[in-house]
Amino acid sequence: MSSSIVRAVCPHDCPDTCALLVTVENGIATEVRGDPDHPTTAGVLCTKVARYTERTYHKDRLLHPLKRIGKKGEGKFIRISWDEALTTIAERLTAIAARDPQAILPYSYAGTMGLIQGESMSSRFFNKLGASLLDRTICASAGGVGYKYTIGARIGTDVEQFQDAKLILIWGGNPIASNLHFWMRAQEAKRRGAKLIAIDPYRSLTAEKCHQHIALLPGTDAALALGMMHVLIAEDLLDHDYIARHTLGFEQLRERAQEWPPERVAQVCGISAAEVVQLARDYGTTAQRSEPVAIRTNYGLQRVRGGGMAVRNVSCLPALVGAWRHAAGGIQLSASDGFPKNMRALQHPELSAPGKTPRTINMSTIGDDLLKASAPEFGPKIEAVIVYNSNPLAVAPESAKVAEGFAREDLFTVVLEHFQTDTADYADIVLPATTQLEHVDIHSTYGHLYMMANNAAIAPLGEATPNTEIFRLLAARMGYVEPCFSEDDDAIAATAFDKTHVHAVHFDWDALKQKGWQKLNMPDAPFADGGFATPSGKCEFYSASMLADGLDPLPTYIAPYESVRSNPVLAEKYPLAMISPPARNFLNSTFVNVQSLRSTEGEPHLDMHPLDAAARSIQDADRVRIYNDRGTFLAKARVTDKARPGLVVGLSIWWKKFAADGKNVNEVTSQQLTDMGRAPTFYDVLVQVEKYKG
Ligand SMILES: Nc1nc2c(c(=O)[nH]1)N[C@H]1C(S)=C(S)[C@@H](COP(=O)(O)OP(=O)(O)OC[C@H]3O[C@@H](n4cnc5c(=O)[nH]c(N)nc54)[C@H](O)[C@@H]3O)O[C@H]1N2
Ligand SMILES: Nc1nc2c(c(=O)[nH]1)N[C@H]1C(S)=C(S)[C@@H](COP(=O)(O)OP(=O)(O)OC[C@H]3O[C@@H](n4cnc5c(=O)[nH]c(N)nc54)[C@H](O)[C@@H]3O)O[C@H]1N2
Ligand code: SF4
Ligand SMILES: [Mo]
Repeated sequence: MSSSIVRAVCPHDCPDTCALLVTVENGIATEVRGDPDHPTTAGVLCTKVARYTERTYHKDRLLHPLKRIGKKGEGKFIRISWDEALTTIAERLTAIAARDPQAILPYSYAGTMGLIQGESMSSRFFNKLGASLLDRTICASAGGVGYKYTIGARIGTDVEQFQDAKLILIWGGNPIASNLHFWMRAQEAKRRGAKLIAIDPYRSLTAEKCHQHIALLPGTDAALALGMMHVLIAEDLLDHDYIARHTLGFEQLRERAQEWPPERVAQVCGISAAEVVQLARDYGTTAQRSEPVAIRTNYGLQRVRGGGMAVRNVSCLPALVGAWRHAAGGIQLSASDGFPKNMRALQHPELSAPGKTPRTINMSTIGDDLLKASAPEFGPKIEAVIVYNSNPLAVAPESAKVAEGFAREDLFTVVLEHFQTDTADYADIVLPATTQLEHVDIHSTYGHLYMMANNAAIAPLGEATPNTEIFRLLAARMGYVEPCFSEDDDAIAATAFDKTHVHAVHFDWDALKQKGWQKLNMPDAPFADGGFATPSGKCEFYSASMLADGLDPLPTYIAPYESVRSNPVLAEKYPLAMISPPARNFLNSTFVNVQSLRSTEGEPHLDMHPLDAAARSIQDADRVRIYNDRGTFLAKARVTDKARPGLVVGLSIWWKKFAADGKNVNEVTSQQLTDMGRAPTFYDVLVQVEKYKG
């Protein structure tokens, strides 16, 4: 019997990007553990990935190519050979490309975060083809843009420093579910005497465990940050030296903040003025004592109309109080821009036809775009979609339109997948992809500062094939002869980071494969002495770039599209705000089909406050119908004061086919976009709820 331990990386869309140790016995992966030596993983995995072998060896794994024989969406398929699959796809794409390759759309997101399986051979293929470009906005682009206007790049406080903070604001995140290894650091800070405050409309698992929970209305964070600025300035809880040396536009900010006294903020946010004042005082006075104050801001506050501005405003706060002076102070949104990815080497943009940039389709409006005819302002009607690393039928907003689009008889759809997802049910051809245990990859992260290597632990199951190899095979069928189409995964990985960049000077793929990880070369306190990556080199309270982009150059408040206050007419019909953050045991829509995890989540639920339930004669465990003008879905009511009055919460993202009505929360979400970054507004939704009488 042979047994070995293979170093791997969790591929999922999670900031923690854990280092894994995979035990392989006689060619079978028997256990996946967190690497105890990797500093942020610290030997701990979440419940989901601790079950990775259950997912990999799941009886429903797709193990050979399939061709659809039933109606689109029905899920009836038969096995075909790779040869038939590749020939069919190459013929269809060639015919469409002869008319206009922009009628072909790649649709992908972060099923794997790997740079090789996610962003290399597939991009080369679509660059050469001249396909439409995809604006990958579905998650993080609103806050990313807002943060960059202010700080210059998505660089912030290192997660490994948070344990030394004395005050931590957890702002729009639920790290116990979605950023566990940050939560471990916050717990350590708590043991060392730090105060933790959660800012979240919902009493999440995390909010429950913080010292204080500020339950503001969804989409009002920008106003709360303005209120904090008002109090910090009025009570002079400022770091004048830091402001003078490292910020731009303080005088204009002072004037703007004057417009936001705590009473006004309290009305907008649906909280008390005392909460606003106390939050600002906690933040300002802790900083005045020269103790580190840190903010972990995540995604919850971004998924509304003013999501970009909300993150911008919050990211102004550390500079006002000089929090950046400490390694454990400042703010973390994302660590992405610390990684000098070598996109040219990965994607070979020179393969595109010179001088012709294809049109861009926003993945967040795929529902509308699949239903559009050819038009001068749109370009050609979409005739083919190649989906990989994503499940748009479950995750994209306004799902009825997404389903209508994918159901078009004249649309040719290919889905590369591990499982027969809701999206795969609409495919013409389904291709079986390998999981992280079966292929090589290299990872950057968005929650810590280590470059990570994934070795293949086992041979591919059945006829499963890595994304890269699928696109290599397709490239060959299409007659693409450039040498980059025969580069293997190992060779691509070796070029993934730019070694001439100071952050990656130690990068060496062979060494990385052996060790598993390598920390970037970055200072502990990135902005202690200024050096922001903005045009002025300062933290920009006033942003000329924002003005040039048609935005208010100063922090402001942009009300939600759909809220009782901002849209009273709509609220007469649909008075409840709905949010749908991730369920702890799912990762977006991944793992929903893993029985042990689905059993823990039970069935789709809707949390609602006892007052809202009583007003509708709804009792705990009643089946309820949630609806608005866009659609309707069913869930089981959970009557609980975890949801503040006026708010309902549907933890997500369920596969539609596992719900009694074949639907999920995205039936009611909208395709309206955020103020910045063209991102979706999943948490900017009004609904009505009634007891289901079916
Ligand atoms: N277990 C698990 N982990 C995950 C994921 C998963 O699906 N499951 N998904 C991964 C991905 S792709 C992402 S992007 C992240 C997302 O994870 P987070 O960054 O934690 O973001 P969300 O879960 O969207 O929301 C977090 C909290 O924000 C709250 N919230 C909602 N609206 C607002 C608002 O307007 N203001 C404020 N202040 N709070 C609000 C929600 O109630 C929720 O408790 O997690 C990643 N990790
Ligand atoms: N209502 C609501 N909707 C949301 C959100 C929300 O909070 N509420 N969150 C949004 C956010 S933050 C995000 S990031 C998106 C997530 O949306 P997606 O990125 O689409 O995430 P998943 O639903 O996990 O789907 C990923 C798919 O990729 C597949 N996959 C994994 N690895 C591989 C591989 O190596 N090869 C291939 N071919 N396939 C692979 C998995 O099996 C899985 O089916 O959803 C968004 N939708
Ligand atoms: S999903 Fe996140 S916490 Fe879980 S193993 Fe992966 S990186 Fe770690
Ligand atoms: Mo996300």
